[in-house]
Amino acid sequence: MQKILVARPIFPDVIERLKQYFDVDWNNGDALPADELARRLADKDGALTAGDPIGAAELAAAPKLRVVANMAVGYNNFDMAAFNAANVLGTNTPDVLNETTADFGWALMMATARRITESEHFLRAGKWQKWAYDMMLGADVYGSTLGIVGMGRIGQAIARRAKGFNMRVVYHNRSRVAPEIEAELNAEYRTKEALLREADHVVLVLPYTPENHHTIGAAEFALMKPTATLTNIARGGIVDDAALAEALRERRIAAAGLDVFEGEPSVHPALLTVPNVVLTPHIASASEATRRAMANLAADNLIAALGAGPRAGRPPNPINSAVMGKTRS
Ligand code: 8YV
Repeated sequence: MQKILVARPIFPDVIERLKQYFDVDWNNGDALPADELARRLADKDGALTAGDPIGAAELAAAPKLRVVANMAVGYNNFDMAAFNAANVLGTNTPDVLNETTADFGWALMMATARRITESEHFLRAGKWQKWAYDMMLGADVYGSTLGIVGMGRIGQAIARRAKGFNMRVVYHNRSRVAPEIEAELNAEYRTKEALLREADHVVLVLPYTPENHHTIGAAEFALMKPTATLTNIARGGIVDDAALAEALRERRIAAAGLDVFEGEPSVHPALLTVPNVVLTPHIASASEATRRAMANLAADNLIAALGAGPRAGRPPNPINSAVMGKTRS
């Protein structure tokens, strides 16, 4: 029987599915430190990860490893150059999380614009003594301009929801989306700078790459309206968190909603001290149904890539399909 490592706690019934095909080593505990991860990968043919860093060192330590299935759409935890050099396949879990993640982007944006968590803290602290015309004034979402940075599948699902809020949608992406998609979404392309100047609510949904590290920092906050909000459901590292905390403290922008952080699960201490930020622990895809779908899709990819199950040899979501069929190096 081929051996696999499941590097994180996942739904036990998905583990049972995997056991039908493989000898499963399951880490049903905290994320494995790098040395322990390499040690547990050493005799494996495949692995299921969720954000665990896999690079040249891990692949070198695991000479039989042929596939790593990430339970996430983002795969910046994989060093794809190392995967390609070693002829190891990486897979991810796109699409099944689009709508859930778009819902959450909206929830976070609206909570940010309308100061929901700040209001709740105020109420819980017993500070609500009287009605006041200027209590917790926020920014309107309805009828405002939404700026989406990253117009992939999740960005498009966010734009689609904006119709019901009568919003103008501007977007920035590495490349323009097809004209018929722009027309369907009523979304207009902008340079990053033009979008930041124009948008009332900026939402980040782009994949993290070394090139877009700190793509939003002090210079970008200076372009934004002082009344604007920023919502990040993409990845930590896209925003310069220290510069953001400073911009929030000085009210250079009105507020931010953050689901992802540089160095998470650590959060920049300055972000914890400013009131005008809504903070959530990387839960945008965390509905019961969607996390189940992601786990099962990661399992489908692993099973198929290791030549088993109904889709043997045809994993649904290969990232680097060019290595398929090549001998492990
Ligand atoms: C994951 C995510 O839960 O899919 C992604 O890219 O950010 C989340 O849905 C997280 O990355 C854990 O792997």
